[in-house]
Amino acid sequence: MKLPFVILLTALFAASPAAALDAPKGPVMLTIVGAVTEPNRDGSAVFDLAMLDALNGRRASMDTPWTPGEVEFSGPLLREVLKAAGAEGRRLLFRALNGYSAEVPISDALSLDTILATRLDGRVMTVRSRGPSMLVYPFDQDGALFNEKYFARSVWQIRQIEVIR
Ligand SMILES: Nc1nc2c(c(=O)[nH]1)N[C@H]1C(S)=C(S)[C@@H](COP(=O)(O)O)O[C@H]1N2
Ligand SMILES: [Mo]
Repeated sequence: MKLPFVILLTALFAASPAAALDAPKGPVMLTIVGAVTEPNRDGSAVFDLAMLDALNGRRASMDTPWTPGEVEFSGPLLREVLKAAGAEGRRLLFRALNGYSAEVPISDALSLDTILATRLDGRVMTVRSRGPSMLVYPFDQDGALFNEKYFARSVWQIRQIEVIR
């Protein structure tokens, strides 16, 4: 009688609302495609602002090459977004609204406090202000990140992240 019990437990966990990614109630501002185990729409993981706000995040003030003086970015940690989507891969391909794309190793999410910034100086980032989200490296924590390698990965106007195994 062991196998049916295991199947029952598996079914219970699969049906548990806590394990699944909620459906967005507001406009979708981020889509994670590819290797995700918690899809909530057509095999992808989609997020609205409230869903991103609910994740563990970070707020940090820093200088960037793109902003005048110090600005404050805030948003969920990239690793928390990937966890919510059940991302299982080694590489991330960020695609922006303007056609720009950049590949980011998943280690940048796991070993750095990279955030998917949704707010700049407390205001929701619109497409005009590099939103709806931007990958922000912790330039305030480590000055060694302040170079072209990480600037090129600092994708703004993010449309989609593809998780590649
Ligand atoms: N959406 C988007 N993000 C982007 C880019 C872009 O063109 N579009 N350029 C990248 C590159 S290559 C660099 S070096 C930095 C700075 O770009 P800039 O010199 O054009 O300001 O932003 C990065 N993020
Ligand atoms: Mo660049």
